[in-house]
Amino acid sequence: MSAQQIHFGEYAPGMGKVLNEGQIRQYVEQGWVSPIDVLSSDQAFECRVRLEEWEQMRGGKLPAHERSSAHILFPWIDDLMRNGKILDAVEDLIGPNILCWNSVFWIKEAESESYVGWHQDLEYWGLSNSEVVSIWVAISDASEASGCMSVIPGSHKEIMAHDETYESKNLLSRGQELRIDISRRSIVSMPLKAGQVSFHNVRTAHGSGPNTTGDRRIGLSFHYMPTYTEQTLSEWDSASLVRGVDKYNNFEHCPRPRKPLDSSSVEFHKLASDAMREIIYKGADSNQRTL
Ligand SMILES: O=C(O)CCC(=O)C(=O)O
Repeated sequence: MSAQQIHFGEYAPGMGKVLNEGQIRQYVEQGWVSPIDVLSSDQAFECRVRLEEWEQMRGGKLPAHERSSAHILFPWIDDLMRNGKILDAVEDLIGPNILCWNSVFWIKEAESESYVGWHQDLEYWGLSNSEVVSIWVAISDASEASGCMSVIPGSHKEIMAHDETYESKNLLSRGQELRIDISRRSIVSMPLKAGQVSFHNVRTAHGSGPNTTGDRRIGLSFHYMPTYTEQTLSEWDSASLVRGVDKYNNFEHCPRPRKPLDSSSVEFHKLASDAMREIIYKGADSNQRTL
């Protein structure tokens, strides 16, 4: 296991636009900040209604490939990805030129045993630096009982080995689990009210337990990175330019959807999500796909 210090590339954080100095220091030293108020509960509920209408269109459940990169398909998700307060906070952490690599819906049904194994995000994404910021927007309340995320503070300074279990209740693409004794680590849970957002560094170890409540636990994650990031596992990849300028052009910029599921968006989404699956499943033992 080798140690790696998080570094901030071209950007040196100080007092932020949204995050105060203490929150930025916590992110740098501990690898997470939560909760940040972003949407009102009414706005979060509106997102839930739109998601559930879309699920109804698909017979009650989204197909796996649509849970990922849906900002390419729906203007409301593209708008949420570009929410000014979220981007101000991301800018506080990685500077003003920002791409969003991906978005993922994380849905645990009421009383479900689904969980997310302990993992570090960057392991399978091929992104060239550890400045990537993952944010998780609570579309419904995420409490300890409904399986909110927990993190291991400071773990972003380590690169940890993962086992690939392909355990069916583990929502991760390969059923990843960190090869560490969790009981020996200190853990912090990040409960969120609907509309609140958590931020964690792409190397911060995190996971979540089952949903023991009578309501669905619905979250939507976005993964933001500085424009100088490169994709190391594939010749071609895409990302959305959400703030500033991109003088590197390492990723093809995703077009913004003009209306839900319009044909050119669906076409680009297929290109983008096929490429992402190639990256995420590179070298995988099994073809069991959750995305
Ligand atoms: O939804 C969860 O519990 C985990 C989500 C996650 O792993 C992530 O957003 O990186």
